[in-house]
Amino acid sequence: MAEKALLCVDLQYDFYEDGALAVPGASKINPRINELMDSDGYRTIAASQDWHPPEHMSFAKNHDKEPLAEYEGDNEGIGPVLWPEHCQQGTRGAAFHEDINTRRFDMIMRKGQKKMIDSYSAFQDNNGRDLGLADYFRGLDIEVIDIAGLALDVCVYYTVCDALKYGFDVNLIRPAARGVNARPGDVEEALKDMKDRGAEIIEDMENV
Ligand code: VGL
Ligand code: ZN
Repeated sequence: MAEKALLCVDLQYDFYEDGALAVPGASKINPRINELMDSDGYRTIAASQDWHPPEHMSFAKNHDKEPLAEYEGDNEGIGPVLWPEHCQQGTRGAAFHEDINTRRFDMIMRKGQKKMIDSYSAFQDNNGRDLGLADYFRGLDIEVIDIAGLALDVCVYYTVCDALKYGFDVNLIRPAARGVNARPGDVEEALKDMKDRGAEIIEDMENV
């Protein structure tokens, strides 16, 4: 049997309903995430954690702009849009949601710490620099990665695309993921693109 991993993306307060970058219906995924973690099908469970310094250049405020404004500079590591201040290191907004059974996390990948470079994917920063997660999985002979979390049309999407690029088989666990949908249709577009790239979209928890 191929070794399997679970990767939980950015289950942090700022992405939940009352957070700075709220994802509608986010808390509905918590029981699904815990259910996945309670299964004994995973060799390892990894989690990513968005972890920005206050001066991070993904924040609209640091450009004197409004959240969701387009980034107009030429730094490939930032954009295409600017975000509200979120997931600042050590704040409650950056903490994992208390309903998530974080005791099951074997490893936590913190990302987005460098002021000038954002990191939507848990595998690479937005300049394409490897963060070490693929080698972590390879070291454990992982071939299949189940991916879930927030936000489906941002960090989950980029994480799925990179997992495929690194050669893993990828299942996106749809009932355990939610999107921002900043522009209507973003979630549908992300799902279609992940599927076109070769990810399997698992619609039903019974088929995980
Ligand atoms: C995310 C926008 C900015 C995410 C992180 O976790 O989806 N989105 N930083
Ligand atoms: Zn962020």
